[in-house]
Amino acid sequence: MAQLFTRDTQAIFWNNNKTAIQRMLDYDYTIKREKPSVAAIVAPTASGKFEKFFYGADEVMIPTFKTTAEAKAAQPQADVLLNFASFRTAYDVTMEALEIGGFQTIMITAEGIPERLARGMNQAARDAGVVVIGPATVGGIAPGAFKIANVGGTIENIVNSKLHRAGSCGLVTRSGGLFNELSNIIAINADGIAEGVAIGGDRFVGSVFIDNLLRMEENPDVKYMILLGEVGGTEEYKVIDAVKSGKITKPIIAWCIGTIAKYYDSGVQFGHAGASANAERETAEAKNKAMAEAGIHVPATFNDLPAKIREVFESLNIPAIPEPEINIVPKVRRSKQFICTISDDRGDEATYAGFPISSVATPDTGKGIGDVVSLLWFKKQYPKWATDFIETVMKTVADHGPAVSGAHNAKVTARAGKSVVESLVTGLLTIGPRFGGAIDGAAQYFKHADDNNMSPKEFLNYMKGEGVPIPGIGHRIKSLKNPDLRVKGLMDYAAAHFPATPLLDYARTVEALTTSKKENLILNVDGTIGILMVDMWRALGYSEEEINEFIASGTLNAFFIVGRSIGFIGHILDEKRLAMPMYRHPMDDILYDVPMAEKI
Ligand code: Q5B
Repeated sequence: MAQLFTRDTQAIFWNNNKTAIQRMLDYDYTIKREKPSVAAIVAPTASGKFEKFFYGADEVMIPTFKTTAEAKAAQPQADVLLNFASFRTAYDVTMEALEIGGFQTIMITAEGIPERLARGMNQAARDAGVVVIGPATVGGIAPGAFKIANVGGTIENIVNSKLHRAGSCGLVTRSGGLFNELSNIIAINADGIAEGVAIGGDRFVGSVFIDNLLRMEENPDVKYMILLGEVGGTEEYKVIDAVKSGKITKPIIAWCIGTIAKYYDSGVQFGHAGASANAERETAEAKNKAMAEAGIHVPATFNDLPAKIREVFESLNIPAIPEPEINIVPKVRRSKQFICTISDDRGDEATYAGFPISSVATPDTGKGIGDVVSLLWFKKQYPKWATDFIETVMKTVADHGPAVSGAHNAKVTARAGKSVVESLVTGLLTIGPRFGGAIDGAAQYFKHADDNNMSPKEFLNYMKGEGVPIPGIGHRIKSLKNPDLRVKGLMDYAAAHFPATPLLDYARTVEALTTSKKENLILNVDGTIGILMVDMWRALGYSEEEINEFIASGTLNAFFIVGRSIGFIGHILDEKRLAMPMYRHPMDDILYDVPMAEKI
């Protein structure tokens, strides 16, 4: 792997760190990336399914997941994990990601992971061929391609430091703060950086100087390298060995921070956990000397570093890099209140899930209401057998006479002089667990029973325990002797067109048991619809989780609501046409049992 990141690199961001993620997307917008660099967010406690972020003046939705495994399954192309977990969790998050696999790079920001754990974690990553950046780091950047979280600071600073496009320096530092400082110095004295990594300040970090410099040696965009080390540790000696053995041939400019330590009587611990010399060769002084002796360009002091960079850069005669056009992130942005993912009315012609209305509305398109439902409710183009089934359902439930709860209510309301919409609403409000609205419940309970391999008897006992009549079973007037021909019609359609009907087959074994107790406890129209919809979705390739979501959100009852609205409106118009007077229920049809109220 010569390049750590490309313009196609996408990350999974562990922890919903909105500011850092927004900075990544602002960077993406600035450099005109084609797709956002964050593909998913792992937020174990989040209740939503996505987070909104600005992309320029617009907004994009990044999906959120409760676990890394779910995020990776949904976004398998995302091969960078940005582990922003706390120092208490960061180890577990990294180890789990290594177990899941598919990550090329894991960046760990937490500082202070116990050293024993950090060593094990770093070794496990190394064994798995995964590059770890950190712990205790701001990360890294491939300018013009991919930037980790907060590295480079504000977008203004990034552009000023020429981090918006690739230069020719490979930069490796320990410190994140000095990484930004160096980026700026390199932009002023040379042409910016091609790739940069802050390896992290803890004593035990994943990828060390030599790992990054060897990769940069292979990267043709990197023409020379800068190493900013610090007092403590011996990692710089590995670089010296690589230079001496000819493994690294590109020019290196290097400086070890901490030369001030010699002016103190005792050893000095600098800010980072690893920044303390335990032996003479770990001092900044000794390391700077050894690097200079190996032919590395070492300035006399840190203050001389900019001049050294200019000198080496100019000696390489690198052609000037053309400045690319960039987007300017707007200063004022307004978050949108509503989101619409099903239709769009902004163009000349409104679209249903991307299809212009005319492409589904006119008869010559061959599309029906089932196609419109599949586009607007499910954002998918269902095959004809499925759209025809949806239409069959809606046509089947359009009406069942004036006596049913909803039609009765609609008629009474219309006769009270109310409008079509008011009368319709009163009818619709009767749809529920007993009347017409048992479809979701039937799908939910029968699916649960089948998923858990319950025998019909076990299912009946289970429902007794739940204390509810089995949704989808029973009818006021239909029975074995007076079968519901609508149910037969739906079952016949499924037998002829569905690839398989496993849940219906199971439901019929339950029906055999319930009708043996009472002959009106048939699988009713609600139950048949709910169960066959599950069979349809399974055949269409939906996951069990997606089907459960449809059920939980009330999607199935919606088929009855739409279909029966046709009938209710018919009854309302009928009342109006007949100019029927206000309805009053006959008193002889009411049992009056009104005792005198007691005094309290
Ligand atoms: N028992 C539908 O009840 C109805 C049982 C049961 C176990 C059951 C009842 C029920 C579930 C809800 C459901 C959709 C209220 C129906 C529709 C659209 C429609 C309407 C139309 C249209 C009917 C008598 C005995 C009792 C009960 C037992 C009853 N149901 N046991 N599971 N599901 N079903 N709704 O006949 O021992 O005597 O105490 O709630 O699926 O709405 O055309 O009218 O298109 O408009 O009045 O088709 O089944 O019986 O409630 O007096 O109970 O049977 O425990 O036992 P019934 P109930 P016990 S389709």
